[in-house]
Amino acid sequence: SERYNARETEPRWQRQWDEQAIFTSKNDDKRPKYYVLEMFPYPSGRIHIGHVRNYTLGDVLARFMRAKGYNVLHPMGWDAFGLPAENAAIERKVAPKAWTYDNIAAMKKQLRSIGLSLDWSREFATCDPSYYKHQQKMFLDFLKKGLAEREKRKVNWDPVDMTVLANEQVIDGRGWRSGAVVEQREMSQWVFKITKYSQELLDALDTLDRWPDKVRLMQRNWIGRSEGMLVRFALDPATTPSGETELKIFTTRQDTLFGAKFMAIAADHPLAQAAAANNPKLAAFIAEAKRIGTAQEIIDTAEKLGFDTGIRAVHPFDPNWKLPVYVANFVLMEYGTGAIFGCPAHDQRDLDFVNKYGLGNIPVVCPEGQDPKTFVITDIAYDGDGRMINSRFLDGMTIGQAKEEVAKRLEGEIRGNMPVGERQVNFRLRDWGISRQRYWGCPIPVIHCPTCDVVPVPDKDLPVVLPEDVTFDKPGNALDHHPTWKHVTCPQCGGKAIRETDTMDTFVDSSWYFARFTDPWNENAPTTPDVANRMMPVDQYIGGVEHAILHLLYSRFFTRAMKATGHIDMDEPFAGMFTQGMVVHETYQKADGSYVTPAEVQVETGANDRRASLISSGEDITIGPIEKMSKSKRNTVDPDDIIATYGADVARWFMLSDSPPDRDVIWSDERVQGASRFVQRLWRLVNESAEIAKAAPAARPASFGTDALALRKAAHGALDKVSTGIERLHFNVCLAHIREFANALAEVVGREGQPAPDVTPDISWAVREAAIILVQLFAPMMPHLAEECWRVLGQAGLVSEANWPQIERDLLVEDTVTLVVQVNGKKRGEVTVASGAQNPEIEAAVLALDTVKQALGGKAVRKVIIVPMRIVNVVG
Ligand code: ANZ
Ligand code: ZN
Repeated sequence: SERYNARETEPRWQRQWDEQAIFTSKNDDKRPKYYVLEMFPYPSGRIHIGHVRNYTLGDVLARFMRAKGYNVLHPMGWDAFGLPAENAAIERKVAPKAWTYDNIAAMKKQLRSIGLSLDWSREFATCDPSYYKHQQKMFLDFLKKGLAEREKRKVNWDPVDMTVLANEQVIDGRGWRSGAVVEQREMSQWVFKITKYSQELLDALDTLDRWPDKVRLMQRNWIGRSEGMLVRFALDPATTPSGETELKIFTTRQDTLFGAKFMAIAADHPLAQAAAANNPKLAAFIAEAKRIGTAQEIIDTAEKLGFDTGIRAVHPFDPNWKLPVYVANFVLMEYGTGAIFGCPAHDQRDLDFVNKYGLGNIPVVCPEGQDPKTFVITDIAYDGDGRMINSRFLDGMTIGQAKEEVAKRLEGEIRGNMPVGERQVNFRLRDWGISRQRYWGCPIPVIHCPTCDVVPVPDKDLPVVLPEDVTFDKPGNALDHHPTWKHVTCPQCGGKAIRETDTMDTFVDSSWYFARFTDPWNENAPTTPDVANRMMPVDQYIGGVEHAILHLLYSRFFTRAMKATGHIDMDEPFAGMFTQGMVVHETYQKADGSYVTPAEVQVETGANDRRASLISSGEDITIGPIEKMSKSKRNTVDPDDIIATYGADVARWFMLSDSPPDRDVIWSDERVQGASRFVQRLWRLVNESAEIAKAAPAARPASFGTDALALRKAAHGALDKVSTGIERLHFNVCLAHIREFANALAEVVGREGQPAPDVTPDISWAVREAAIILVQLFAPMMPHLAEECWRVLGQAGLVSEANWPQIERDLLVEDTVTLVVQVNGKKRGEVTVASGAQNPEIEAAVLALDTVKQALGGKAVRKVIIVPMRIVNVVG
């Protein structure tokens, strides 16, 4: 047979699948549904190799489940709003819309060349007005339900360009275009009330048993539930600005109250403002702290700095004990109450702080087995278990007992009609700020009227469509600069009003697209609830771990909010979640440190080393570490090149073969060539098998000889293992089983150039069966080759539409155990039995052995002693 030519076959099969529309799924299909979804791509312009891996993983599962008889939903769309389109507009003077849709067209062509079993009839882009119209409707629904609200939030403000910046536009604290030092400004922003669901989002993680543990843990930490207390500290009036009487703090360690050394408040805490009123030095400290901001990473890394306000707080258990109140850069206004009491002995940040300012520390928890008299803290805080010391009425208690005792006492102590302390549960999770001061996003459908305040855009006026005649010659939001777009009449009073020019965070777009795929044709509503309820949840979602927190959490919130507003009737959108690894590659550097691409480099593998040189000049190249493929390191490979050279099937096979799908895979040209050789090998093997199969009797032979039986066992064994392997997404293991099975078939079929084996009817029948099973097993991974082979084997229709082969269970070789056989304590041989074999069965097998009969010499058996899994002793 001729060489397999992927360049010819692949486009041909892709056309045929298309023409027959075999991958479109119908909503009235009565078979059980299976929804496979890979995270939809951002239309950056080109598919990268990570996409190929992501979509191949999903495609194997989709094709397999289709063969198993499911109504498979496997759609594709585009996460199409975002900043890069605006940057392209600025840099290349192309309109964001044109840029985006051109990219979509180019990437769609690339995706098609991979041979994915996608239902393109459901395709949409999130920038289609027919999509974002429904998003605007849901925003208004959420608003009515109190799930969307306005709130003052800090934003990055560029004082030179006079505009708000996205986080990625702030580089080292400066505006990306102006270079000006960026300030934090408070502005009214729209938020989604995700915190209403904090506890629920946390609890439901326990039900997501088909999610990776690490993803659930990341979500748990992000939600960040802590149990603690609010405690009201009285302020010493002599030291305190008028109007201020107390300081409320949040603590999770009320047990350590007797170890308190100071109080600290955030720079933007109202008490700090009050104290700074006649203290210029403090005012300067606060201004500087605010300028730097209090992002978590700054707090974690920056030096702990504070400024004594002069205010003194009174210890809740001792009116004579006064604590200094500092403004400190490590206290966040957004968490708890924006104020803490510091216990340096048991909190590292507090210890660093007191060591800097010479405030000392008092240990109040002593580890078990330590002598309290010699237990001191110097540089390392102790946050472990132990017994209370130096704590008056708490001494001797465990931490838990002390927490309880303090809680009871503070709850019982009343000051000004209110208890001094109350128990509180706090979450780290903040409400989701969705306002973005950007053009290329979904417009927020409200109008600001000087008389009526915020007025929702009436349903009949949806969608609020983005204007296309925008310019990017000025910094900031092009919507805001548009001469007419924002000027409207108020829908309520008919007066002059202004449209909201903020657009939604693009995470909103991706928080419900999976539900829209269930009925993207519905023009009147975001979903058709009974269809969405039938097709959702997504049975298997696949994507990068970089989305493990925000995208998945927002989608989980959105599904609940859609339930509250009647668009779907479930809580969790993704029943199964899988996070795939990255595609990584060596890096190559010239002597001057500049990076060169793999295509420009020739690598020679010696006995003990690998050396690289530049193909064009022969100059030496340093082989650098293996890293994630990135433009800056130039260690990328272009999927188009790979497909043009080797074909999509080879690229797919390589992606699946080398490592488990959740681990990184190292791109290697040698391995890709190996995959390419395997394709040719399978092609020859199937052609040779087809020759032998021609002689096969139509009817199944009544009995099979040893060789035929062995081949049948290999075929059904592989079928069994590959089926369960695909279900578990252990694709690399499946591929190993397929290779092993191909070898078994090749043994029987013989090699090219060798005389044809002696073919009996049972052999030719078994070869045909095996070849058909083999082709079906690799069809999900290499669908084009499989279609071509399917034809060679004379099978009707498309393998992409064939039912998964039936396993004959009695051909599955059982697991066995081998036991040592002794007669009167002396070894006389071994016996192999099925691993589940019962004692009478084992006894019979042992007594049937010739060696045992000989050793007994005709004597009667008195007893058989079986040591499970190990020894059988026959006593004669
Ligand atoms: C006293 C104390 C003693 C604390 C001790 C810890 C250890 P989680 O678990 O994250 O909720 N804290 C409270 N509000 C804060 C804010 N706005 N900015 C920075 N830190 C804040 O952490 C709760 C603890 O973080 C609280 O318990 C408080 O310090 C601090 F040995 O109170 B603790
Ligand atoms: Zn009005």
